[in-house]
Amino acid sequence: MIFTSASEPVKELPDDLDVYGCMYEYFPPSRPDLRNTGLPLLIDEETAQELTFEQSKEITDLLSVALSEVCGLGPDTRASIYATNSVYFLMTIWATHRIGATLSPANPAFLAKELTFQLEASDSKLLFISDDEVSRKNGFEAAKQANIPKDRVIIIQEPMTVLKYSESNYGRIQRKSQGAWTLAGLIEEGRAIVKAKGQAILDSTRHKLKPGEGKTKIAFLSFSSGTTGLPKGVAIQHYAVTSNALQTMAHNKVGNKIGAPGRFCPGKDVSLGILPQSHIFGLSTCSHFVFFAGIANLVMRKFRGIEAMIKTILKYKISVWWLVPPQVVLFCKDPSVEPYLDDLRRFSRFAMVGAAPLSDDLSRQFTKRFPDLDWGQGSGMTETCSVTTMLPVGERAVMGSAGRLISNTEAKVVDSNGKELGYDELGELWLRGPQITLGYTNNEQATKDTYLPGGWLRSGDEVKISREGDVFFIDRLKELIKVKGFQVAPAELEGFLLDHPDVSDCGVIGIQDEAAGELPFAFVALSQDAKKRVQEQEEAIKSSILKFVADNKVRYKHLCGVAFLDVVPKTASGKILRREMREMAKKLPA
Ligand code: 4UU
Repeated sequence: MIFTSASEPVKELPDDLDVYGCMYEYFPPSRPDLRNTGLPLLIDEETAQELTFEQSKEITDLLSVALSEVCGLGPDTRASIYATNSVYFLMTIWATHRIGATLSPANPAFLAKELTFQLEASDSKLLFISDDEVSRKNGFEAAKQANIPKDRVIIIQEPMTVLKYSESNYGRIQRKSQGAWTLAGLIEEGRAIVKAKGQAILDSTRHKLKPGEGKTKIAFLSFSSGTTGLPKGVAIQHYAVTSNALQTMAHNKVGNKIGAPGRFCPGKDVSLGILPQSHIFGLSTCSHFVFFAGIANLVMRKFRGIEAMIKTILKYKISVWWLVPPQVVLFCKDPSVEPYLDDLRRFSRFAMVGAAPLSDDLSRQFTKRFPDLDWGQGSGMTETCSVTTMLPVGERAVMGSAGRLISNTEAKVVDSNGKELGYDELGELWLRGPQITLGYTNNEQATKDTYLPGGWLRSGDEVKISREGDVFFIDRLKELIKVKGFQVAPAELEGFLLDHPDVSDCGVIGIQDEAAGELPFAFVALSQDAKKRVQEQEEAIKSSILKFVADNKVRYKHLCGVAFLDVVPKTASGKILRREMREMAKKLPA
């Protein structure tokens, strides 16, 4: 059977709308209008700067003029961003889209080699980086490897001068640094160009989509390993992003008046912007959806611990929380939370948790901590840009459920022979809706295996769906490991470990961990030489393998342990039998 959404569908999903247009130009009657209200759209935690709709649009427009006129970024070119959260990250997105270019977000904690892989795979011609020592070092190194010249690197330097926004500041800001542009410098270049050429240059740099173009033009290239193999660029078309924002509005019955009460209170609520803007969960919810719901986003640069986050929540009266399960663990178990509980209960109105499974035990504890909070799980994928299920308005979350299908979304549960199953039967989740993306770039086979005829997307998740429509995530059929909500592709670590001299073969699986959700663990078959040494040097060999990964991969990909075996269990066709390894892991000494 096909499961359909019980939420009111969105009637009009424009196919000539890009993400910039959706942000700044598209005002359907259902959208609370923040124009000319003086209300903040973006708030920067670190500087306490607030930007209204008009201020953020003006900066975005000037930046896009400079990207086009100074950096030669145009329709159909691609840029990457390797940066921690900031209000400028978001304006960089919209400036890129304004001129018809595509943006590929990379994890800001990546090491240089991981970034190089993404720059090359996305064919990026320009790179935005954060303004700190490590980002500069890795960013410049990766840009060099990927043949991006220094003056096509843009350092997201965001001095007060830009925000203060007066002509007399031109000339005082640093325009270039280490041969790269500063973002502030480019914005000022944009201002000078607009001053010289007037409205004409603003008009000519704006790439307006033709009817239907939203369905093919790529807004983002976000990386995901899908059901198997290495990370691949997911081609996310504008229509997927804009539709998903409108679908989420409909599912949440967003009211169209400033101050209207409801799940979200437009003009009044403040959203927590702690999720990484580079990951699809943060990119969709607090970086786009909230602006259509008429609420401001408080952008937090980094997660600096639960107490720091709570202080920010209280300082800015943040009422809408987007969280990953490890943060729920901290809310429930960290002793520093207790003294703030009463205040937190007073401010919080809504929370959504997603990106990885949340145990029933934690769900219960979280409800106990926040008994009046309207909260539940949501789920999504990079390939379904992004939300597919979410707790409906006016309902209490059903224990263990990831919510119900959002507006305009359909699902099937399918067994291993492709047979459609019914209520409460366990099988693979297939999804269909306007938010389904186009496929993996440069990988026809993976696209064919995942994006099926009829518009269905294979999720690789094992679920069941109840009569009431609640979707329960039971297990993962795909190879993916999720550490703190981030993707770790076993194939990436397996391929990498083969370069270690002591490893002749290996298999990587995820091991349950309360704080992180899962952690990668490697089973290794040793090389002939290592086999001879293993009796005396077991610990040394293990440490050397752990260090090999730690030195070359971002922290969340680090192995939590290594065990040796004679032969990695595989099918006749050579596919690694991960379930067998998971059983083996259960028997290992703690
Ligand atoms: C069990 O994690 C994401 C997107 C998460 C998201 C997005 C919008 C959550 C809520 C929302 O509103 O994307 P990826 O591509 O990194 O990982 C996708 C995979 C899924 O296939 C599933 O295995 O992450 C897992 N996942 C979940 N698992 C995502 N959400 C959940 C969940 N429970 N609630």
